Amino acid sequence: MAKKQKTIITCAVTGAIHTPTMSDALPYTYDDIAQQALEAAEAGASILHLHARDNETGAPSVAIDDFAPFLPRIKQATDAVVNISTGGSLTLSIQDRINPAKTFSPEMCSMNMGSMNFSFHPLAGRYKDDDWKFDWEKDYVENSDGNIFRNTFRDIKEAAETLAPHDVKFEHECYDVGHLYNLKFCMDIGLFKAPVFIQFIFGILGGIGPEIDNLVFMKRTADRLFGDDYRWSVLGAGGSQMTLGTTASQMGGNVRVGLEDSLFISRGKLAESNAQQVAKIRRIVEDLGCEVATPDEAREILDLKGGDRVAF
Ligand code: KMH
Ligand code: ZN
Repeated sequence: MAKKQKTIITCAVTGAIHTPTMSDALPYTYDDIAQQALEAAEAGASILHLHARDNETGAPSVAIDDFAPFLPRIKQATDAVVNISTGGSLTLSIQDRINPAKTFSPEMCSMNMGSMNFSFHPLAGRYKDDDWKFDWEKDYVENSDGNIFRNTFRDIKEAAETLAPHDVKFEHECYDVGHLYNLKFCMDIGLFKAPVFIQFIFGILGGIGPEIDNLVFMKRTADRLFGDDYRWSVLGAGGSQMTLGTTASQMGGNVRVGLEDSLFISRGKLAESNAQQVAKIRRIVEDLGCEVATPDEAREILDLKGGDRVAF
């Protein structure tokens, strides 16, 4: 493993799991996504992981027209690295999901390293029929128990080859230990070059659970598979966001927070904003003796192409 550098904080601003009913703080309009992204950068996030949503209903979207209103505003107002999701909405094809990254050529985009059950249907039980703000939400959440979150080897190859001319760095999202072996295989056949950036993900229903033992196991496996050829970060979903992020930063890793992955700031208390979560993890990281990376330091650590080479 490479020696510890400064800690990169990624903020995943809105995602495609949570719905507007679940928190008033979840941004879904173009204005709110832009504003919360900028505040998160101001609070210390050097990478902004972005999804789009329908401006009126908050439904997850991969439409170019739903990214275009906020990407340039973010670029003009911050030098934080923009990372565009290729996970998009759970049910779409790989072609649809990579289209925003193909169009806007960001410095980074996500790459889910396998296919899996990926469900958040238990969240539906927290709301009564009258609670839902928008028509689409209840079905969307309930039906996630029937979804396959898909990235076959063929999908991954297609995404990697389509995006190769864009010199985009992937956030390799690994939800279980097998995904690390998938990544190793893909590197061996030349799809991704070192150093790869791995997001270890814990606590998604369908993936590995949010125990510290699992974090240690994932890291040990990655050390064995990739040696010095990887950088890593941790995303703990829901209640594990801050605890696993803190542990990761003490183990030499980087941290992802944001309302995409958890709506909470502490046990049972909804976060007021993405920036509030960024400020909290920043405070913890710094109190425990680590330094937080600036966007340019994150670019150097991850070997990114630079903010002047994007298409928005
Ligand atoms: N919300 C994360 C657990 C993607 O954007 O490609 C999954 C995610 C997927 O970030
Ligand atoms: Zn995402």
